[in-house]
Amino acid sequence: MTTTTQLVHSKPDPLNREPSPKELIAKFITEGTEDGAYDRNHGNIPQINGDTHTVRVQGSVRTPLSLSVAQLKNDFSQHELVCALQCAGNRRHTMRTRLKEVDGIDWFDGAVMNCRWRGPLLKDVLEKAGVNVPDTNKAHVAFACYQTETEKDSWYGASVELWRALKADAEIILALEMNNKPLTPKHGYPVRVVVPGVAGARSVKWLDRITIQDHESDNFYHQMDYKILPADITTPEEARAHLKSTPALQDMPINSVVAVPYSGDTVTLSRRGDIEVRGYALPAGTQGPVVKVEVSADGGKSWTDAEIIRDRHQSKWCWALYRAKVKIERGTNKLILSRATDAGGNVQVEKPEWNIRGVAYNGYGEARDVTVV
Ligand SMILES: Nc1nc2c(c(=O)[nH]1)N[C@H]1C(S)=C(S)[C@@H](COP(=O)(O)O)O[C@H]1N2
Ligand SMILES: [Mo]
Repeated sequence: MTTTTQLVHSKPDPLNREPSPKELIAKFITEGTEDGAYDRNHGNIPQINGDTHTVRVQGSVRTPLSLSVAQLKNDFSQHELVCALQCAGNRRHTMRTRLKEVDGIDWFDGAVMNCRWRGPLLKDVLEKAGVNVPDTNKAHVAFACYQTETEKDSWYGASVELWRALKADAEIILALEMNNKPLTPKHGYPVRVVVPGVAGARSVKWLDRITIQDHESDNFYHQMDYKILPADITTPEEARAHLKSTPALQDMPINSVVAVPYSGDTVTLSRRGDIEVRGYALPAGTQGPVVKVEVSADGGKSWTDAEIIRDRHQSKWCWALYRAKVKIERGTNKLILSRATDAGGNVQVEKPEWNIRGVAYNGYGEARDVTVV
C-alpha cells in the first residue's frame, strides 16, 4: 500500500498502555493495579469527587433522573459481573505486521482485562426512568462523559442499541467497583459503564449522562472510529468518507492469543519432547463461554486440545486461560498457533479480512520466531 497512513504507536499522553503477555495471563482476575490492566484513554484522566458526582438519565424517558453515586449504590440491587473487557484495537500489531499496515496505535495482545465489576444493572436504572420510545429496536442508549476533552472531540461518548440494554441477560452494568474496590480514577471513578462482550470503546468511563435517543452517539469516537471498514477502503481519506455510513462495532469476535512462549522467546524442550503453551481465549460477543482451545506447533497441520484452566468465577463473558503441552523438535524459527471455539459454535479463522483501522483482529493466536533448545 502507498503509505499516506500516519503511524501512531502506544503512548503515555494520554495514558495508553498494556501489560506484557506473561503478566496478563498470570491471574484469571486481572488486578487493577498500576500494571495489571491495560489503559485506553482518548483524553486526560479526570479526578472526580464521588460525593457530589451525579449521573443524569434523560431523553425518551417518562421520568428523567439525576442519580448520585450513593443512590446508584443504595437504591438499586447491585449486580456482580466477571467479564472480559477488550479494546477493539487489541492485536492490531498482528494485523499490521501479518496482513498490511493499518492506521491506529500499536496494541499487541494485551489490550484486554478480565475483571470483577459491581454496580446497578443499566436495565434497572432505565426501568426506573421509564423508557418511552415507539420502537425499542430503533432506539439507542447513549453514554456521555463531559469531564475532559478528548483528542478528536470536546467530550467522550458511545452508545449501544436499546434492545441490547433491555435484554434480561445483557448484564450491562454501571460499575462502581472493580475487583471489590471503588474504581480507580484511570478506570472510571466513580462510575463507568461495562458492556460485556462488546468493544471496550462503549464502556464509557467517568459517566455523566445516559440518554435514550433515536440515533447513535454523535461523539467522534462512535461515529468515526471503532468500525470495521471494508478491505477496499485503503487510505485515511477514503476512510473518513465511509466511516459515518459503516455500522459501529459492537460484539467482539472470537479470539485467542499465545502468551507463553511469546514471539522471539527461547524455550527448553522437556525430557518428554514437548513445550508448554499458555494463553487466553475470548468468546464472540454474547456467545460464550469459550468451550475449546487448540494449539498447533506445525503451522496448523495438526492441533492438540489445550486444557481450559477452570476458575470459580467462570461466566459466559469471561476469558478462558488455557495450557497445553505440544510435541516439537529443537530448532529456530518455530511457529506456535492457537485456535478457540465458543459455545455459539464460532471458530477462530486463520486470518480475518484486513481493515484500515486494524480493529477486531482475530486471526489464530501466534508465537513466531520461537527457539527451542
Ligand atoms: N470517558 C472515556 N471512556 C472511555 C474511554 C475514554 O477515552 N474516555 N476509552 C474507551 C476505550 S476505547 C476503551 S478500550 C476502554 C478502556 O478502559 P480502561 O482504560 O479501563 O482499560 O474505555 C473506554 N471508555
Ligand atoms: Mo478501545
